[in-house]
Amino acid sequence: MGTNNLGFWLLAIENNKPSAYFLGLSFSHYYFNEVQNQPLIKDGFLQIEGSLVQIIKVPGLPGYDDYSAIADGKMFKVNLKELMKDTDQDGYNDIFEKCFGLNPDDKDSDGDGINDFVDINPMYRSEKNKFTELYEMLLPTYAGAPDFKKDPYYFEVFKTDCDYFHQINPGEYKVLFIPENEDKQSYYVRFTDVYDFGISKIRKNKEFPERFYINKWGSSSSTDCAAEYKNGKWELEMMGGIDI
Ligand SMILES: [Ca+2]
Ligand SMILES: [Ca+2]
Ligand SMILES: [Ca+2]
Repeated sequence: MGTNNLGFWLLAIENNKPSAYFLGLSFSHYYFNEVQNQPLIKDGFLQIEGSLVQIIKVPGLPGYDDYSAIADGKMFKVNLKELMKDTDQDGYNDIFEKCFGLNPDDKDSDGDGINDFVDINPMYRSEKNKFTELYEMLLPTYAGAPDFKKDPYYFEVFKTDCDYFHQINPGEYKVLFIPENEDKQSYYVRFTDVYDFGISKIRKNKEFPERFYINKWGSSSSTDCAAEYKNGKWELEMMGGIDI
């Protein structure tokens, strides 16, 4: 079993190749025991001991969520056939694709000729224009981080409805997007805290038609950026942030 920012995965080695199957069980609801007495796989089922939990937000300490158990000593069972089903054979199981808005019946969800498993932006076709360039400048960077691009299961998740932002060609890591409108979100992302950042659409100011505004927010901060396009380059100005 493995966990990353997206959720729980069953790790497997098949034909000497490591692979991972997304469980689709939210860590906002499930806690799995670190040590388990029963075998993990039995009679065609993955069986995991753990608890049903509720996350208690600690006021003023974003990221320091506490768990409160609703029901302890549970055994969760997942049908292995269902879990390992990868209809389009692109390397991501159907459960993963459904949870994150990819197409489980198409190897290449956005039709750009690059399969989902290796596409750094598998949800939308990347385009090159001055606004995608602007959004690429606003992406968080991680100095000294490992090469996330090589990890097909690591994604940075953004909550956004901005078409330009969807078209970015990210440099350092794979990206997924969550719609801002809850009705358009999958059940999984609606109930699981998987996104790290949100980025707004571009706003304009009638009095300064050359100036564009974007708001980006994280779990504990919100920053307004003003941008002007001059001589083929963006000039960015961070207009102060609020630390929550
Ligand atoms: Ca698939
Ligand atoms: Ca697919
Ligand atoms: Ca693609």
